[in-house]
Amino acid sequence: MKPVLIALVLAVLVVAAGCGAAQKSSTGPQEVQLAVTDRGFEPARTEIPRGQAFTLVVTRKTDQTCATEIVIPRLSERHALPLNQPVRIEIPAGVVADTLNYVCGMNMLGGSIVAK
Ligand SMILES: [Cu+2]
Repeated sequence: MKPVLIALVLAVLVVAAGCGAAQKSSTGPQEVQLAVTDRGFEPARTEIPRGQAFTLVVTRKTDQTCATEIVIPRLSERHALPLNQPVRIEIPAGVVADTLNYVCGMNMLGGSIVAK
């Protein structure tokens, strides 16, 4: 009888630990990584879960395009993009109802974030 009881207790402990781990991994703030390369913003289209706040992390990796700034028209935000320095832009929950577009400072290159 006793070994069975110990096995049961161990099984409960393992399940509880598993649940805790799953909860932890689902609660981090989400980051959306964008790079500016010779081809423009990459990726040009990113999907995020609808209604979730996230941080846009933009890193310009080339001097060969005009995209030295990123503009988010809906938020009236404009951020300089220093070469090889990640720029973090907080996007509050609910801002991306469907699609959030961003463009370079001259409105030539751009991309979008789509809520799913
Ligand atoms: Cu441009």
